[in-house]
Amino acid sequence: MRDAINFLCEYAIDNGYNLRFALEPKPNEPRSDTYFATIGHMLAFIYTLDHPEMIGVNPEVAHEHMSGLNFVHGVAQALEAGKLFHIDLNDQKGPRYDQDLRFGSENIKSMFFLVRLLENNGYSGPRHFDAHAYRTEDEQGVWDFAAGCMRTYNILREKARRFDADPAVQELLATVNGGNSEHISWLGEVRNGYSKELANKLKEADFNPTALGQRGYQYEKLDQMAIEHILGIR
Ligand SMILES: [Mn+2]
Repeated sequence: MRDAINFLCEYAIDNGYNLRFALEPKPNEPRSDTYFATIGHMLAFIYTLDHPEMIGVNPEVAHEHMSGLNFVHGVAQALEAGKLFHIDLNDQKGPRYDQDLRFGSENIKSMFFLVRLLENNGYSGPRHFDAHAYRTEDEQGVWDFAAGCMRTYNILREKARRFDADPAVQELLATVNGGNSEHISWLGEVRNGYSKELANKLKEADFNPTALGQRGYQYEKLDQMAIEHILGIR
């Protein structure tokens, strides 16, 4: 696989083609195993290539669910790495085989957070629906299916916008991301890099597990707010 992709990249460069390639992970099917099962496997592989800058990922909702993984987290990691070149949107019920269902027709909460992630983090690549209508549809049914994929994406985009604009949500997020101001300032220092002084300061710090453990994080309340936005109550 590495030799083939290295060769392909050189071919594109040699011919002056301004191309990038997006690799699509999938854990199994048609046979029981594939080599690059998940977004994480692909990301690790990409950095072993001769031209990693030309290669990214094309994650698919159904494929990551077949591995039993959190698709939104995988896509976030690809985005953060600058490797989300393309995305295959569809839906999936459980881990059984690749279902390619209409986008947003099954995992509505997960798809809400997916759309919010894409829209809030500057994803500008294709929003591609790798999905298939039920085989029982006639031609009009297939067009209904295609419109449904796009309509649900747009609805979730609007829901995500309203969720982020909700003052109660913003207040909760500020609380969740708040906490001990001294600890938060240390996190900022850690982000700036290692130093012996900082390591010693952290070793000498007095963390009080009992007091820290008493803090409620209000994730239940926040999650319920997301559900209420999705259900159209807020
Ligand atoms: Mn696909």
